[in-house]
Amino acid sequence: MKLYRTTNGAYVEHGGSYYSVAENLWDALVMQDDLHLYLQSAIANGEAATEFPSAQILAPIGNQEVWAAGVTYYRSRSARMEESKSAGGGDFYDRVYSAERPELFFKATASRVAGPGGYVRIRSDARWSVPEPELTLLINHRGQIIGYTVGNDMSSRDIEGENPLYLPQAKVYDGSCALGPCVLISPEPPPPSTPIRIEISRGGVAEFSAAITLAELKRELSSLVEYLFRDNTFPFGAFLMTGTGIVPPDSFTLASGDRIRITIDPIGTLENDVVQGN
Ligand code: DO4
Ligand code: MG
Repeated sequence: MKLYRTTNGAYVEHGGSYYSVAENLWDALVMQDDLHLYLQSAIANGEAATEFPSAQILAPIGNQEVWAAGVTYYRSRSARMEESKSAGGGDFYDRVYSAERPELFFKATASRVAGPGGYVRIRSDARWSVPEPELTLLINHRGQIIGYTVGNDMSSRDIEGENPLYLPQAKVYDGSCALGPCVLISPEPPPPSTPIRIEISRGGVAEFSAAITLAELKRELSSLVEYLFRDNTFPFGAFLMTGTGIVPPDSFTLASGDRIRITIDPIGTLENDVVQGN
C-alpha cells in the first residue's frame, strides 16, 4: 500500500482508492509499532476519500534525516574513478566498492528536500551536475525498514571530482534532494528485477534516458541499514538512499528548466524541474 503526505493530511492508497489516515503527524506515523498493520486497519475501517485529488502531494518527510549510500553499483564506481582521476582520488572509489564497510554520507534535512512537482537545484558554483535516481528506504527508529520511496541525489560532479573531500559540498545544499511521490509500505522490498528508470527532458524534448534493475545493487539493504544505525540513533527514523546505478555520459550536465522523471514501478514516478541559483 502507498502512503502519501499531502496538504490535507496523510492518505493511504489501496486498490485505486484513497483512505484518510487519522494520525496526521508524519513523525508519529513513522514511529508506529507496526505501520503496515495500522494502515491496513485504516483501510478496513475507513471510507474511500473523494478529496484526495484536490490535495497537494508533499515530500514524505517529517523530522527524518536523509542519508545516502555511495558506490553501490559498478557504474557509479567507474564514473567516479574517471571524474576524480586527475585529483588522484580514483582509487578510493574502487576500494570502497569492494570493501566490507559501505560509503554512507549525510545527504539532507527536510528543508533541503523537494517533493513531487517541486524544484531541485543545481549549485550556483557548479558547472557539471547530474541527478542520481535511487531506491530510498524509510527506516523507523528501531532500525526496521518500513517502506520504500523514489529518491534523487542531486550531485555536482565537478566539485566532487576536484577533490573527494569536497563531497559534502557536492551533495548537500538547498534543493539537493527529492523524495516521493509516496512511500510504499511493505514488509518486502521490490524484487531485484524491478527497474529504476530516468528520463530527462529539455524544452519538452528527450535529452537522456536510462534504466537499471535493482539486481545490480551490490549491497544488501539490511547491511546498509545495519551500518547506518551502528553507533547512531535516529529518534524519528531516517531515509537511506541506496546509491545510483545510472550516470549520464560525461558530455551531459543538467540545466535550468530541465525536467527529471524517475520511476520505480511499484512506488511511482517522481517528477521535478531543475533551477540553478535562487
Ligand atoms: O562517492 C560519492 C557518492 C556516490 C553516490 O552518491 C552514489 O554512488 O550514488
Ligand atoms: Mg548517489
